[in-house]
Amino acid sequence: MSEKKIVICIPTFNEAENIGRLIDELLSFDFAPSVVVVDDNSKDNTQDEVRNKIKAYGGDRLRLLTRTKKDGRGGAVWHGFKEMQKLDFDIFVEMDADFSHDPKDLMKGIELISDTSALVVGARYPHGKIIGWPFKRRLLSRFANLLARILITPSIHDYTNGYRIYTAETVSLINAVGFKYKGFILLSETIAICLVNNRRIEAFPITFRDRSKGNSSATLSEVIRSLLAIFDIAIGLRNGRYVMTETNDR
Ligand SMILES: Nc1nc2c(ncn2[C@@H]2O[C@H](COP(=O)(O)OP(=O)(O)OP(=O)(O)O)[C@@H](O)[C@H]2O)c(=O)[nH]1
Ligand SMILES: [Mg+2]
Repeated sequence: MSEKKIVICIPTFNEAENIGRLIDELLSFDFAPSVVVVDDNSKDNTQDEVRNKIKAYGGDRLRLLTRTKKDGRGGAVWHGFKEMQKLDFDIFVEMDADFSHDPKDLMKGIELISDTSALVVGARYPHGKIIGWPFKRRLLSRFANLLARILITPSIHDYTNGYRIYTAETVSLINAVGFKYKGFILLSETIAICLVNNRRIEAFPITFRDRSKGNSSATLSEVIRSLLAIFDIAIGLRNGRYVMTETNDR
């Protein structure tokens, strides 16, 4: 596995208190990943933190991509993936900057990805854990996943966690098919793309910890829009929107 080239994409918006420490942890792993941070014009020192780390680790191991305004977690990740496709990585990882996703779980996920799996999801359901979330947050997450399981497929239990490992082929597929959403709900849309195109999705349980530093970027209006988007994704799934065609494959 270690000979595979791995890139970890971290979307950031105001994560100055977390990003430096996360980069240090990720870049100390034996499997020598590269990291790309996609920052949406954070008003804190996120970008300076990353630039300082680039001086320490070098521009091959750590990159910073910036966008001019906050434009959604999902779009930020896929902007990073699209840029990194140019560099021949074999495995693409996405994770949050706020330590909700424990870097130590990463090796497990990377071991699980094989020639027959397209996507490995670090999952909080059914066997993982969530620590520190208030009841309302748990309920919303449970509800969104229940809705997705009813409307999309019950075989996936966690549609909304952004701790994931993709093969390069899966990243190409998703980019070729294209997607409609750019917020958190893009996580559910990319699952739909994999399902429709018969790519195998595997999951492993993780413990998700609520952030201890920094502020949430998730807004109530985004939560509501995301719930509505699940219906739209389910419609798209049934009417062929996510099927890979020869027209896509150019
Ligand atoms: N580039 C970019 N990153 C974002 C955007 N929204 C969220 N993020 C990042 O995406 C990751 C997940 O966002 P969070 O704010 O932690 O969302 P959450 O986990 O639902 O909420 P909390 O952990 O409670 O704050 C974090 O690394 C954020 O910094 C965005 O619009 N653009
Ligand atoms: Mg978070």
